[in-house]
Amino acid sequence: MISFYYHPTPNPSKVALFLEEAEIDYKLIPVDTSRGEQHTPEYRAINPNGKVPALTDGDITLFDSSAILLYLGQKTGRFIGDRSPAAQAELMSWLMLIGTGLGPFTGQAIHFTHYAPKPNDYALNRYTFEAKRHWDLIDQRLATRHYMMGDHYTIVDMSLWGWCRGIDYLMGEAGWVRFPNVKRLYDELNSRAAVQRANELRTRHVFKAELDDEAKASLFQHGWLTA
Ligand SMILES: N[C@@H](CCC(=O)N[C@@H](CS)C(=O)NCC(=O)O)C(=O)O
Repeated sequence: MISFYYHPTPNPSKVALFLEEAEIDYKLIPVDTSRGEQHTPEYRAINPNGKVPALTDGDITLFDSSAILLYLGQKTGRFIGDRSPAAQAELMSWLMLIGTGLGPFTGQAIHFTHYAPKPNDYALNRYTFEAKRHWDLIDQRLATRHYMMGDHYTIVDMSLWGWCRGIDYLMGEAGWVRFPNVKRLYDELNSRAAVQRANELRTRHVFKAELDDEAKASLFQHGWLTA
């Protein structure tokens, strides 16, 4: 039985979407990161990085959303597209670009826009520029392909979907105007039943919503309280 360590934020949401698309039986284990549950010794034994998502499958333990998506794709043989070495190289390249570029830059741009103490113009400009540059790349790719891998709906689209809400949070309507091809795919994916089930997971547990001192200390461990 799979145990899925979850919080309703972008990286766990990608994995939620795979599990729902593949209709895999799994146990949802909430990790309330605003209450510091990612830092307990029990959770660190599963994910030494102290972030969500993580997943156990029998005696197998995984962390990092891209690793989990690849594992689930290989285990089930689903949502990994064409199996040729060339197609798999392409899939892994875009999966990693989203996991190591688009996601972190978007996350940092949101951090410096909404949470970091001001003034922070240099950091804000750098991360916002890099986030938009990555979204531009994705938008250009989707201008000539239905899905990120062409005709196949894959884990790359799931990974992208997890971060699409970041466009809203960072740029609002202007973001959707700037990235129309991403918007087209996001709207299409949002109409899928599995997406609706993945979104519904957030209602199964009362996650802390306030960004109070406990949440800031849990999420921004680099000294928010003493900055
Ligand atoms: N590279 C990791 C990043 C995981 C990550 O940053 N997760 C965020 C939620 S989207 C998190 O755990 N935040 C809580 C914290 O940083 O303490 C992945 O792709 O899974």
